[in-house]
Amino acid sequence: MLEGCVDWPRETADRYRKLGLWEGRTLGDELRRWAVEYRDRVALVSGERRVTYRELDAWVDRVAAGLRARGIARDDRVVVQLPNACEFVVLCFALYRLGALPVFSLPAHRANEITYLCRHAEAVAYVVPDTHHGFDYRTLAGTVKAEVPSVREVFVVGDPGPYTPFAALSAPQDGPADAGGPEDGPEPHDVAFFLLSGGTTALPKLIPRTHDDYAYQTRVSAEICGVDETCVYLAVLPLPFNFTWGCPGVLGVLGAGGRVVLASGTDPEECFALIEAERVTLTSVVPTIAHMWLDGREWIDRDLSSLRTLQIGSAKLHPEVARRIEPSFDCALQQVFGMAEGLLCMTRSTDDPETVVTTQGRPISPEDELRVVDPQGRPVPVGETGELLTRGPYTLRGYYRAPEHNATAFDEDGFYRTGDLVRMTGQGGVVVEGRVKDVIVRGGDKVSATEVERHVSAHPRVRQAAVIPVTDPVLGERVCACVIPAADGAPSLKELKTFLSSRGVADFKLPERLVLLDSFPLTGLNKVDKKRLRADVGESRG
Ligand code: J2J
Repeated sequence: MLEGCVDWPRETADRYRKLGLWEGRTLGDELRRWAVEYRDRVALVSGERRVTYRELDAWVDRVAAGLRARGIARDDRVVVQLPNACEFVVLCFALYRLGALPVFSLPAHRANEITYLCRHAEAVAYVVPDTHHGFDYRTLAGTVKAEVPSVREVFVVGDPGPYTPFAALSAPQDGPADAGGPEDGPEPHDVAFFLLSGGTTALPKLIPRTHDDYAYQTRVSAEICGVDETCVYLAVLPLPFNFTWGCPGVLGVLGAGGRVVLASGTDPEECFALIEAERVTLTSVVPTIAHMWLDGREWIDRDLSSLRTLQIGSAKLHPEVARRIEPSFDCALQQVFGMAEGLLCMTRSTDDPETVVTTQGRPISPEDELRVVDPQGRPVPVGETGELLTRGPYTLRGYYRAPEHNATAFDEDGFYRTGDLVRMTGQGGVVVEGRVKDVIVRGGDKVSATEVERHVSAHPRVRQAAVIPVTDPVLGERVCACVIPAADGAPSLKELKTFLSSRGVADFKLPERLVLLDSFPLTGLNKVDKKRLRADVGESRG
């Protein structure tokens, strides 16, 4: 396995193979099979563009050859920061075929995140759009290239500026135009790509996902969702989100011969129009979008009768909201509790309505192992709340190049400590009750409190900072910075935001509330007592 990654123990891997969970095919080969089977069916729709399976397969081969001609080779890391467009899908499959490794970043990431990712992964290339939502990614690429010498190439979808146009990759290449024979391609057990952790640490962690494990996750989740060639999936959330890419998402739907429609945003007017026009049957959103869509249902007159299932996950869906979904959309609700690290839980179409509304589902694989433990690591009885630990056939055994963090993020049996507080129901369902990890879930976005604290503390007029979530009716939670100011006075919220932006911090991480304090409550171990801080700040709001 790739240097810096942690493999499953050999006997465990053998068992997953023997059970037929890991089928021994790479994601690049999978697309080849789908193209043979589904041929002229439409695979991808984006705006006016419609791409069949055969066209997609051929486009991927051309781009793989183009990347290869520019020296992108097996095990090379490539940071991908593209919006929802066909190029995202094509590029990822081209890299999968070469055995080069996409590192998924979000369009909202800025210099702070991208330079870190490129440096940590020693990326050789970075792929961006020209502009998106008014932001020029070529300028960001300039910063990244200046700061991270390993980044040799920048590919741009659209107007390339000083960089290489993505379109040039699919032009006929000089020399042999093969995309790499099976002899030098990746193995099914190899790492295929990296997902970003929702992270608790000051810097995001990279999650290696193998061809075998990801193919398994997408296949099983597609089966559970009843995905077949009549499925039309609307990709509303960003493609680099595990939920959208593989739960069953893009990969699961392509694997079944369905059609994937790419939305450019989450706005109900655009999405409802697409659902009507493309006869969308399945889509996945976070609770905040579900709220927006429930409201939109009142005034947007579109025919959504094709919709069979609405998947909701990534943050807690409260039962009161959950109960409104089926009557309002006349389709099934599916709750999804997942994590980029692996474990995926889903409610099933055969579950009784109360289970669908009140639980976050159950694991998708019989080989998923779940433990719910107290703070001392002892198992708690069914029905009681504790921290969820898990391991299984598609759950990582270690973050990339993070031995120190891995030593505490996993227990001695290889179980991943999710940081989520859950309760198991008698039927094996999981109910998410809270979390022990220091993360703020804003909409579906995960913000590491430690990371934001690091930046806020760097402000010259901040003596000490503690970042906490505050409850919000729209987003569930928002980022709140609690600050003990320096002697010469505190920054305003606006100044703080400007300061963080100037450090290249992504917008969704910026504090939306500032609370000034003389001191922080401390725990017995002299750490900031965030529980009390949250309670105090919550009260001070009135
Ligand atoms: C409460 N908290 C949830 C839920 C995730 C599918 C769906 C979501 C993600 C995802 C994903 C939750 N109720 N239904 O990767 O494949 C919180 C938990 C979890 C963290 C993981 C997928 N669903 N969460 O959200 O890696 O705290 O993945 O540990 O971004 O989101 O975040 P992330």
